[in-house]
Amino acid sequence: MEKYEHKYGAEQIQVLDGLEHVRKRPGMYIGSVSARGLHHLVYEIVDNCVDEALAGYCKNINVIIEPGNIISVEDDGRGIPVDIHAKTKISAAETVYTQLNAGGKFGGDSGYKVSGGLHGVGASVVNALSTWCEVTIQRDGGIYQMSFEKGKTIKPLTRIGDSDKTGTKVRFLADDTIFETLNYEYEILENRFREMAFLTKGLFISIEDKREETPKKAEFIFEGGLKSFVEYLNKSKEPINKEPIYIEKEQAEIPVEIAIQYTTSYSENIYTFVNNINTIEGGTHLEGFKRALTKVFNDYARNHNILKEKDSNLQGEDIREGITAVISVKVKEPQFEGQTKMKLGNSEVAGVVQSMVNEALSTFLEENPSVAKAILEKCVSASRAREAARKARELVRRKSALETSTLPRKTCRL
Ligand code: 28F
Repeated sequence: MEKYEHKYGAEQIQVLDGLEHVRKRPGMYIGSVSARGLHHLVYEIVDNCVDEALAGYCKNINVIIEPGNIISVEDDGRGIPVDIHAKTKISAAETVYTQLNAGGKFGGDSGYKVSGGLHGVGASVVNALSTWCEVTIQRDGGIYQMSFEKGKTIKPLTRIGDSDKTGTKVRFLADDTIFETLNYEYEILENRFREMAFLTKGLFISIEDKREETPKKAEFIFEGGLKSFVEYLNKSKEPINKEPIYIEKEQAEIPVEIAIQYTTSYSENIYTFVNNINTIEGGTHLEGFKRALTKVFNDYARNHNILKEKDSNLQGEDIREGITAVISVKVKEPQFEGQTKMKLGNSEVAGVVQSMVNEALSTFLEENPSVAKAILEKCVSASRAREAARKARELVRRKSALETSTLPRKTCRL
């Protein structure tokens, strides 16, 4: 008993408890232990690079799937701090990899962590769920390295050489006693990193699969951000506004980025993100966007006599026909709701998005009357089509109601 207390102080016991719990209940931290959860490990590590990019220090991220399903992620940021905490005698880097929620705690106080969200648990969870994990840091003129097995420190942070560069590199092998499969799907990672590159303009991300004889590779960097994203989504469609309508603004400490491009198609494609997470169920950011869109186009149509006094307002769905839009907001304390916890609940976001879209979109329409005319002609035709479909449906219903009412008569006669 006494020996035990000497070996482990209260803090270390806390550490072990935390990571043990991650291994016992992995689903609580990464959603599942299926292929989906496995891919999530990679996102957690890359999220840390993206945070460093959002802080303004990292320009390049390189991801490699090595033979044996080992993942390697490297960034050229400042490197995780290597200084040793006077009291715990543990380096900041080791703390990040062994303390559950270390990232979250730092984020709460300093606003450091911005990306990630659904689980947002970070490096320590990846470490706990890996057979082994090795971290190499270049910083303060040195190369430092530490390694772990199943979350436990095997080699504490050690200086192994000199370097005038900075950055962080992580290699890990996910634990096959925890995950159903260790087989990463290259396309899933490629698609996610393309999306991440669209969401962080100017950030270079490469992905390489070295498991096969002929390696696969992709490189992404988009100077246009979400503007490039909607152009990519519309690449096989015919645009109405060649240059996407673009909004990049911050209000009430909520950064918002939006791009909109109408096409001649009839579909509605609106993608929404909160802290780089795809909110597939929408939420307050989408509500604010839709409200502004409906109001601005109706106001414009009234003011320019496209809608006459007797005409009723265009409906939201008419105005969204043919739209492709991407909405990305950054929220400090996001509340996720809904069936899949993929719906933004923060009410303050609706007003922020609404007022920004109101202003930017009405200005755009006034400055681009020919585009405004083309979009509104489409809205009006969508509205007429909707009315015609409703009338046709009613006619069919009335007819079948009549036929139904004659049925009893026939039955009686039989
Ligand atoms: C391949 C994975 O994890 N990159 C990271 C940094 C940089 C800092 C940091 C990370 C803040 C206070 C701990 C550096 N200098 N790539 C990565 N790059 N974490 S993770 O700090 C994290 C906490 O101590 C960093 C100054 N501030 C922050």
